[in-house]
Amino acid sequence: MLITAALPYANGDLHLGGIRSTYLPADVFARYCRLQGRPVLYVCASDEHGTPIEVNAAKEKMKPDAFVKKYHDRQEKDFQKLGMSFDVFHRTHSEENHVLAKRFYDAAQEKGVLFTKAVEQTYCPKDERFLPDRFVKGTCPFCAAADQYGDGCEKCGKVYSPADLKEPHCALCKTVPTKKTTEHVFFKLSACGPFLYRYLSETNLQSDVVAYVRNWLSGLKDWDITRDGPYFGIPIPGRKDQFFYVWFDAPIGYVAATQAWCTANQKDLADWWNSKNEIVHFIGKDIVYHHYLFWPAMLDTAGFALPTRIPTRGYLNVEGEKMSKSRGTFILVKDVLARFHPDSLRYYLCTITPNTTVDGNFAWADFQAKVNSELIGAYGNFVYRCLSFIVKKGGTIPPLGMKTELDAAFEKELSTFSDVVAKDLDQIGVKEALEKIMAFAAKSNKYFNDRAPWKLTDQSELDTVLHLSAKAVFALALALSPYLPFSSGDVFAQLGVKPKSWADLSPFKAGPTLQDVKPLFARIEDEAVAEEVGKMKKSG
Ligand code: B3M
Ligand code: ZN
Repeated sequence: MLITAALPYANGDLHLGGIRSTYLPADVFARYCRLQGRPVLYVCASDEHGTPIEVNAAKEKMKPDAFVKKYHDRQEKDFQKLGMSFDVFHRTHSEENHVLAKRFYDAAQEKGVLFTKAVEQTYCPKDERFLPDRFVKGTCPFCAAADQYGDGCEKCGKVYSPADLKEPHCALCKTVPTKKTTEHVFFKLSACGPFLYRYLSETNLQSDVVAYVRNWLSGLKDWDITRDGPYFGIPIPGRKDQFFYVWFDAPIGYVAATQAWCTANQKDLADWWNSKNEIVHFIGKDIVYHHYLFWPAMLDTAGFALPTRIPTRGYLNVEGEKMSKSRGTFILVKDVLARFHPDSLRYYLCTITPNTTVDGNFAWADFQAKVNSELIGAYGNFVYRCLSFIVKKGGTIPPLGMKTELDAAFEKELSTFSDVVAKDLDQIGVKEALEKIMAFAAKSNKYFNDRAPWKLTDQSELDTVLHLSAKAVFALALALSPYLPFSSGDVFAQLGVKPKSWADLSPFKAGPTLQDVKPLFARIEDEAVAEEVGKMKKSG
């Protein structure tokens, strides 16, 4: 199971949108698959080339390579704090990626899918340079959305080239660009229609996405993979002052990251990147075109195994609106983690991320309500009530005693609970599975209340209730461990039990003395939420 998450641009600090759409679902799935005992490699890397990086590096008065290194390191820290279990977090500005980009290029040339053509490029007479992609802005030629970049429209999702933009202007100096002729290398995507049609039909890809990607097949345009220097990217072999377009080498970064891991662990790339494995790319819906069309075509041309699944999630709104820096709704991971438990953020984002491309909404009040009433109210409180009660009774988990009908029914449910959850997780239904886990947490709570161990006088009966409740604590922490790795670790430590694998409740036994039992989470107070909301208003 080779799992990748879309490569974040090394262009700023991580925000919640990418976490929700990509890194978190991928991490939950990777952790779940590892628990299932499958060999898993979860790879990611910084996406370090292209014009947005150059533009922002210039703003910070830094050289692009120093700039990308800085954000690579910062993002890596944020990812760690959030519990992302990457096996490798590599970089596209790496040796491996340069070598592999050349390999993909050479293969494409050999297969005859590349051709050159003279093209008119937008050129700024004032800055005396070509204006690739983000260096030019204007109106989308497809949907007429204003203020779009030269490489694609954020409104309608179409991809085009800078020369197609209506009412173009230079992003650096606002001058209306002229055109200058240069020769570019193109990838003959128009010839890949039959292959892509087959790929989309025969692979088990996300159906709501395939439905609209099919519509693009009849209008496949050849793809310009060339950018004229100056450009921060990988030089095209044999072409003077020309570079691969960032979207050519970016997905190759998945392979480069896998290669880097393989080298460090004395493995062959082919051990992982092969057609016997599942290759699963987690992405956001803004990059569907690149992953469902360009990338399979590139892989196929170069003789690499194709992705078997491409889970695709929607955008994240904040307080009902598109995230925006100027409105203060562009929430950074590090700011949330400075104040709140990483598992509370992981929990909340999973509850708003169904297995489709619908957009989610982050609202502070909803975050507080879900954390307080579900994560703490249903789960955390049950764990704490149960374990602290056992501490009061001497601190060791008692053996099973006499069972009533209620106990037997609960025990039965406990034994099948993780199979129910696994059905959803196998389909990458992260939110759907979480709901089933939380439903079981509510049931466990109810069982504990109904059996009211504080009222029981019969020792054998009491033993059974405490044993089964503590076992439910273990089962819940185990099922939640892909979601809540930090607090599940705390529960295992309190129980003194080391989990082995998914659904395996056998490590749980009567006997161990509970360790250092305390609440898992602190409630989110009204003042904290009011302050966060206030911050948005201030910058808005
Ligand atoms: N760097 C990020 C994005 O457009 C872009 C993804 C690359 S994945 C190969 O969301
Ligand atoms: Zn558009």
